Amino acid sequence: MTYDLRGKRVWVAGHGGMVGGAVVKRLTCEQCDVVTVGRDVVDLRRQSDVEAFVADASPHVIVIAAAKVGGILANETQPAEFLYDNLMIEANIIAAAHENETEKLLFLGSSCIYPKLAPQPIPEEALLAGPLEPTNEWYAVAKIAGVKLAQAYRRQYGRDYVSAMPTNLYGPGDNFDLASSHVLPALIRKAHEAKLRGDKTISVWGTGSPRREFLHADDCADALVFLLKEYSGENHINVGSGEDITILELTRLVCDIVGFDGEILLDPTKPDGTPRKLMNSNKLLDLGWRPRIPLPTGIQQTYDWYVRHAPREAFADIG
Ligand code: GFB
Repeated sequence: MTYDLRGKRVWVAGHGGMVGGAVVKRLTCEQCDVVTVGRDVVDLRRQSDVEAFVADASPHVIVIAAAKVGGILANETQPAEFLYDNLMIEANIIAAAHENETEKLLFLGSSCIYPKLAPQPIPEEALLAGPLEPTNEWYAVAKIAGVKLAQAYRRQYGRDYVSAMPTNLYGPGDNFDLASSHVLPALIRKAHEAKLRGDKTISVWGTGSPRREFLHADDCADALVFLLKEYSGENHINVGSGEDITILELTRLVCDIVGFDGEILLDPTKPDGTPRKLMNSNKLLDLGWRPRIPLPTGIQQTYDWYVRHAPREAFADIG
């Protein structure tokens, strides 16, 4: 083990999000003290807020799971916030960590940092080897800057700051808003509502042919805690499940689980994004970590959560 979490104060930035929440839950097994703060108290985009909070809380460890995130349409339509918010959040936290001599920091990026046409499965070395996917280049540029900032503090000041690049994540607590969500929660909601309404069809964006790799947020959280303890190095580490699936296959799987047996209609007016995004996670696997939650199990669990938590007004017109 390179780092012992026992007795450490760990600030999980972004604890209210799907991944941050999963990290907080996972850390309960580590005999450490988890610190969180709400966005009503600390706006992570404001340097003065972050500086004051980190100086006061004095965490030994920081996990940066806070970010402005969203699906392909949100990325395409809000380039300013995806770039600005993410740059500010990561720069403020990493600089404050350095200022306060935080011992260990883990920055979360995303598989969209890689070139649109990266070799598959994508190795860590593909970073900056080609042009980005235009629908999410704003988010990708911000996340690449975060990886580089963590590296820069390590190189110049010897800080133990590392970065992990998770693949497309899903799970309970995800965003199910159709305009801003990622594909998996969108499909769960569409299939569920279509079933309740007795619709004959559901609409799926794009051609259905792009391939994506999905990892449950609990598996991701487990990998992140594993990396905190077992990894210290300048290079970022991919975190994936090792399997990808086409969007059409994913839609069929979701429809099966939800129990919607209507027709799937493709909407080619919506963007496909990157044709394929499967990561090579061998570096993480070689360290000894393994994912545990198969995709069908994870989708079923997420669907069950959605049915329990979906706001009633979402179904008001469905009965
Ligand atoms: O999950 P998603 O929005 O993001 O879309 P990306 C994945 C694929 O699913 C795309 C298709 O080809 C979409 O066109 N898709 C089909 C849908 N139906 C739907 C739908 O109803 N909603 C959505 N959202 N997609 C994101 C990046 O890219 O990946 C983010 O934009 C982030 O920055 C994230 O990196 C991990 O996988 O294309």
